[in-house]
Amino acid sequence: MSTHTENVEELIGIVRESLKDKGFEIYPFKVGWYNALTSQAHQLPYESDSLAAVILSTPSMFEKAFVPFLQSRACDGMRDPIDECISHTVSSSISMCCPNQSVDVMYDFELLPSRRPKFLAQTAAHVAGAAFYYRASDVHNPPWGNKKMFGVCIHPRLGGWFAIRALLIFKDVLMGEEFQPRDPPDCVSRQEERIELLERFNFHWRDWSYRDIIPVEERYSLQQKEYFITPPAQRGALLRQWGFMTESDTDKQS
Ligand code: B12
Repeated sequence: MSTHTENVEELIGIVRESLKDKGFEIYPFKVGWYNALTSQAHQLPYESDSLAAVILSTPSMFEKAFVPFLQSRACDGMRDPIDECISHTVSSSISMCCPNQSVDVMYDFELLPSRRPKFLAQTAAHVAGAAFYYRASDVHNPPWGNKKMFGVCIHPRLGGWFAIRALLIFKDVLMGEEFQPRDPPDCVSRQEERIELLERFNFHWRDWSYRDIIPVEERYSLQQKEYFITPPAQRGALLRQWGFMTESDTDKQS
């Protein structure tokens, strides 16, 4: 089945509206745009024209989705609470908005049996036009010799204050030629700034300064920062201290 761009805008628009209230953004793209950049080992096993969409969490996800999720006591305490909240929110939104579509959903934390991630979140965010993926190869004459430098995506309004959470594949929606890629805004265009960005992300990521490489509209709240600064094994105790979970909920976490 081939779907026209207007219908896709409509389809993505419905999901976008439902996720917006929870602090998420969604950006559509074509599987072929992603597969054209990635190596064989990272290809998405779908038709090139299939519609895909990447979902980002913005700073308000914590207050709009995570806190209500904990309060609703839907959290089973078996998995990472953020991962659980995100899969709960995304899957409910998809089943509510696209009941007649066959949609595969993959999360950033999921691995294939080969131990590779199910999808490369940063490449997806770049090809969808959501956030430019700055890699070492975007710097002329990089000063780091042979050192492996991890790349980082920067969002035009949120800088580094977001995460790339999920990928949707609408298996039956095949896009025509009229659906064209949109370049992500190149908001760190100067070479010295790109060097600074990659150094902050690789050598000082714990101070979070890479997130402020450009002026931003929103940042994580103090409570959200405290949560993410806390090592994962101690987050259950923190949630209990905040009154969100009981002893028995957190005992279930490893
Ligand atoms: C494994 C992993 C790690 C590993 C290894 C990192 C790495 N990049 O390999 C470790 C544990 C070190 C790590 C650390 C961190 N990580 Co990490 N990590 C991941 C994870 C799960 C997979 C990344 C991966 O395996 N990449 C594999 C390599 C091969 O991919 P690649 O280098 O991008 O290569 C591909 C591209 O270059 C592409 N390509 C080729 N040509 C071209 C051309 C263009 C134009 C484009 C766009 C692409 C492209 O093809 C290549 C593959 O064939 C992702 C989530 C996900 N599912 O993607 C998060 C992720 C990359 N991590 C993230 C973060 C924030 C961090 C940390 C700050 C910790 C944290 N969570 O707060 C630290 C910072 C790094 C550091 N200084 O240590 C964020 C980055 C967000 C952003 N703004 O970019 C991600 C996306 C998670 C998320 N949910 O948002 N991480």
